[in-house]
Amino acid sequence: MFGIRLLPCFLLLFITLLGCVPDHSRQEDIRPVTVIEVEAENWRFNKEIYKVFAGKPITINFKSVEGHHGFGIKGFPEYNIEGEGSMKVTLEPGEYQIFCTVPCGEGHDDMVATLIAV
Ligand SMILES: [Cu+2]
Repeated sequence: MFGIRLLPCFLLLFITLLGCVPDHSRQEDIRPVTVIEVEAENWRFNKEIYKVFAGKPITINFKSVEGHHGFGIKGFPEYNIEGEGSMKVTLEPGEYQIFCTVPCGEGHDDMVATLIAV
């Protein structure tokens, strides 16, 4: 009897705790970093959102783990890695589109991700 009365309280507590678990699919929950590891496969990048610090040199390490792909930032033709490599970029605050710079096949146009500088 006592246990059944308490059940709704435990359920409420459980639901409240669930709400506190960070959901990393939300961009506000991603912490900015100074080094990003980008891996490309057919036909996607390993993350949908990468978040970095604005105004600081950021190291981008890129690798094609399946197929042959490239890394580019829309609007910055000077930033391009093909296949595998590293580069440093410094970005103003904002959202940038990452795309594949190598015509890699049927899913090429789907190879986009978001780079956020904060
Ligand atoms: Cu491609």
